[in-house]
Amino acid sequence: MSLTNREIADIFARCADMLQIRGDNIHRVLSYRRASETIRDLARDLRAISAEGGLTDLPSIGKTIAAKIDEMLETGELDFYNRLKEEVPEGLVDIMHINGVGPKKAKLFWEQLDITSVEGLQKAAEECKLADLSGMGKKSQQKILDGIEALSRQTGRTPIGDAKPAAQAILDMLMNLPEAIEGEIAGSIRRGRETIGDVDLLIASDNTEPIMDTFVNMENVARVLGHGPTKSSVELLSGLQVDVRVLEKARWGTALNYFTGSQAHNVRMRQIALDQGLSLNEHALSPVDDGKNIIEDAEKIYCDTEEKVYETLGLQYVPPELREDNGEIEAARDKSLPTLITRADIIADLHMHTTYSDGKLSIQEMAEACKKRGHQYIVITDHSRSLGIANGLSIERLMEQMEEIQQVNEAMGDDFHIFAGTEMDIKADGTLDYPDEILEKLDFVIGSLHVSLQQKRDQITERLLNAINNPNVDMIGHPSSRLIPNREPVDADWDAVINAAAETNTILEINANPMRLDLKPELARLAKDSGVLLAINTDAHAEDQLDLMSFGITNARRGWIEPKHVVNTWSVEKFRDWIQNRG
Ligand code: DGT
Ligand code: CA
Ligand code: CA
Ligand code: ZN
Repeated sequence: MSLTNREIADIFARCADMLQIRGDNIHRVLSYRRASETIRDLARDLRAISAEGGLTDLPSIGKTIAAKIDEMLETGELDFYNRLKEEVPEGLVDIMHINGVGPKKAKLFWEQLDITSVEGLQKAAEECKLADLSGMGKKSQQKILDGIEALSRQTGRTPIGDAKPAAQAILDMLMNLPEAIEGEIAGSIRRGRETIGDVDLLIASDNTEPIMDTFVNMENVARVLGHGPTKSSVELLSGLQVDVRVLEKARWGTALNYFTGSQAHNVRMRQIALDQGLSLNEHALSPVDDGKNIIEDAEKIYCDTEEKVYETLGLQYVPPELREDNGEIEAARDKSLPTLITRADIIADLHMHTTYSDGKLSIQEMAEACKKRGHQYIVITDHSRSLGIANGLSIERLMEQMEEIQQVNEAMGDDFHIFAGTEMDIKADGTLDYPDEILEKLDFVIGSLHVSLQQKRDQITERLLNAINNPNVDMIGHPSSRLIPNREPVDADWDAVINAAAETNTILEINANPMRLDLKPELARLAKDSGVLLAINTDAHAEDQLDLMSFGITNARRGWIEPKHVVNTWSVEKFRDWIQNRG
């Protein structure tokens, strides 16, 4: 029986949890957790990579993990995992993920009360058996009951498109208080992850009480999970959990760095500090002796900015989007971090819809909305004829639209240009939705997958390659066609797609809509490294969606993308020259 990438990733994640409950070294725990994440994000089948002997070339996969992958590919099982299960009951993994539990308490309940399932834990809490355990009490027992209830209502992680505006609104409200000196969203939102477990807010202040009181009394709070001077947590009506931490400004840098994470980045940072005789935590850098114990009377180094933390450790400042221990520590040491793309570098948008298909605005309204946002040129790309549900354009209507674009161009003046394009369907049989003689008339052609997304890898790959290899197709839109959080990406041979895009000079899109973020960062980084051109576009169907560009920028930054890799940083002259001459 053969295991899929996903199943292997799940087994490693459970191994990490069980090792953590057992109390193993954090490095060992993280090696399994990071291997799990690498495999989950992988574009290719592990079986193929293993056959080429390439497993240990993957990030976070060493010889030990590679051997375990091979074992699972060959036998469908992992002896290490089976033996761990004999030692650590599997139900403890579910218990440790309850809000307010964690690995240490899971172990405590197991050892003291022989609890090995969520049901067992709930029963014990209801019978008031947890309150007497060391480090527990009535309050923490109730918190666990609340956590179990939350678990049953839980729908998983929240897309960043929902979590970030919610977090920003709360932060803005708290920053309006006179006591608040500085504030920032930390955690996975600051790093720009596509989904968010909980929101982490950080505020600098010398007077925490008014801030915490305001926070727990917000209108949209469903329940207060904690209310203290330095940390408070609430669950919003939406189900989203928000943690707020308040601290004095003098420690802002170390605190922001710690609570931004990722955990893996923090572990590396602490090791670098230790190598320099310093212990790094959220409060300060403290000198340690040879036994790595903090020297009590030695002077601590306080950092009021994150820049100072990195500088003290001899590192280049690492942008939050790179803090995943994916090579950024090494690059920061060598002072060779990329100069990541910013919103200010983008002066065009190459993918948007109007009332001709399923958009809300006319061509002229769209152009004006884009000009208002600082763009110098755009491409109008409505849906093609076979996409009936999106009101796709017949050839006649496409020709009409080209004429209207001409007219609007005259009305818009010299400092703005509208190119005529299409978002053409790559049909289920791999053929394209308009004939070449029509495509030749357009300035810019996007090929996208919208139908038959469940096809097997060979078919999907062939469809993408058909589009890429057509010289009239300039860009592939939202290449994996995933929808966050529910629709899986198509199964394609991404190496083949990226190589073909590089060879034919075809752009791969980074779709900025937070439901898409497609290409995802790992693939964008691979594409960039293979010399593929990228474009970050909103795919807007309405005016407010033009503001989703920032999510695409964040996603690109997570893929180490620089302005030079992105077409819509080019001047209109360079762009026009490229579409006319790319051949
Ligand atoms: P999330 O909430 O699952 O989307 O991901 P994060 O990264 O926001 O994680 P969260 O909310 O548990 O913690 C926020 C940050 O605090 C995290 O990125 C790093 C830091 N942190 C939390 N717990 C630990 C820990 O046990 N060890 C270390 N090194 N850092 C931690
Ligand atoms: Ca978080
Ligand atoms: Ca948190
Ligand atoms: Zn589309």
